[in-house]
Amino acid sequence: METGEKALPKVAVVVFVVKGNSVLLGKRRSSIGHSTFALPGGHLEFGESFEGCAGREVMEETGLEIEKTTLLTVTNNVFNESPKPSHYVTVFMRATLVDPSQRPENLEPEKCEGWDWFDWLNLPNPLFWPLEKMVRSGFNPFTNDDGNIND
Ligand code: 8DG
Ligand code: MG
Repeated sequence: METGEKALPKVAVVVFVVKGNSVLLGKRRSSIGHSTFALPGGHLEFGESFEGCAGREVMEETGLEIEKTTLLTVTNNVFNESPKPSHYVTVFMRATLVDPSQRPENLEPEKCEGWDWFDWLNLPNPLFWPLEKMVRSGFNPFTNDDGNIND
């Protein structure tokens, strides 16, 4: 950061890719949340829609093609644990697979140990803390929506 430049919040879009009762999670290798299980996702690019960002990030990180992408919720979190504090407004989306038989690939192995499906009632530990906070508050990606996922 340039001297005198003010740190600003960033916008991230992350995705609950759902299949049956499961969600896709990967163990992070990034400094924020290292070794914790998190959703695929990343930074919103200039001019991008939330849906567009969700599809691009899931494709870049897992190779999976998603559809029926809907907005679930937004969080506002400050990450003090990283080398440099950061602040994210994170947009949580939900999507399904175009082809439910498609398997996730670990396309950014420097950022993630690998992707796998986890039953919502049997999530792995430790979860990335923003996700852990949501789960503890009772948030459920299968029901927090307009109810049309099985259309
Ligand atoms: P990019 O440069 O490829 O666009 O980004 P990235 O390297 O893939 O970013 P990221 O760290 O995976 O995601 C951006 C931020 O989103 C992350 O630092 C904090 C916030 N975030 C949450 N919850 C989650 C989550 O469950 N998964 C991911 N990936 N990010 C999350 O608040
Ligand atoms: Mg990411």
